[in-house]
Amino acid sequence: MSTHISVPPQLLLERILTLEIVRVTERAAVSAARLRGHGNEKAADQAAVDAMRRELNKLPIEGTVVIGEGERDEAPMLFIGEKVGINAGPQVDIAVDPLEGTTLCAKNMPGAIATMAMADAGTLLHAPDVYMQKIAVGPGYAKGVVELDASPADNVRRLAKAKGVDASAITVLVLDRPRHSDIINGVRGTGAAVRLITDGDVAGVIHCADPDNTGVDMYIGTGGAPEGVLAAVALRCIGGQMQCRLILDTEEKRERARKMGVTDPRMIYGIEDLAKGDCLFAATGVTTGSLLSGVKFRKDVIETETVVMRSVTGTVRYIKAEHRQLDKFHLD
Ligand code: VTB
Repeated sequence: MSTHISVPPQLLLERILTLEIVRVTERAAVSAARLRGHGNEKAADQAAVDAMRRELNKLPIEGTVVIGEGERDEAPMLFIGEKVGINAGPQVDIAVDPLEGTTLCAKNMPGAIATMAMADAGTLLHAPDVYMQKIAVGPGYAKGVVELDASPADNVRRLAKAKGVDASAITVLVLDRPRHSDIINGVRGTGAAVRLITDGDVAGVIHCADPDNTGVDMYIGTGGAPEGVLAAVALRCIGGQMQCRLILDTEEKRERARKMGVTDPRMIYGIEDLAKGDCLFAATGVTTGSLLSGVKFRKDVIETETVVMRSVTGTVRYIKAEHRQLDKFHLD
């Protein structure tokens, strides 16, 4: 009798791919980090895109990019619909943000990351690169504890009640944009605190999953739709709730979304609508932030730190890597 434990082939492959996607975000982060502080957002983004594409094309997958970047910023994107991988292996959806926080990288400010997600084909929301309204909280609350269409003040009070604390003990993370002034005033009006970030709402949403360590209970605001889907994959892995709505305020945007299968332009998406199936998420720090250390260039070694998560098991790994001889192997 065989003593082998049988693992379904798909699960086995996913286990292998967990490490493979770490390579992808590591290379993108190293390439972007070489351009930290050069004041050139496009060049840093291009470097991350090129490295990510090169690494994605080594993976044993039949991948399709369903969430790309750049349509909105005209950045050098890995475009939606692009095929990646060696064209053999499982069919997967790929979501990428090769350099999340291009401005943070260009200015050498904290919190730039290289990030991607992978999921069974057809299970990630296929969304155009438009804006998205988002609200997110961490795990441990009843479903619907906060809601996208409730006022920011109501959401703070509801969350405080569920947590068993006063509203003044709640901190809400918000992107620092003029469009968020009502949210900021509404939150502050309850006595709760606002933490402002200049960019990087993928990491922002992830902060909600661990309030004890990050000090962040909730994320509210409007950011990129691609970043929303990536954040949803991460929350699927670590736990938490998220509600989102695409901002399709012109006929042209509604048409673009329709072509991607969005039939109801006002639909509120829950986390399971954004990422339905098994999924993997990885992010490598480009500049040091509160989630991850940035790339460190030492004399003969390049150091990276990556977080990689898998929804099927909920495992979260932090991988610190030392890279040697990158030039010899043309690895970045
Ligand atoms: C967010 C944030 C990004 O864009 O999605 C934000 O996560 C929202 O858009 O890092 P605007 O900057 O246009 O307001 C970024 O800041 C940059 O893509």
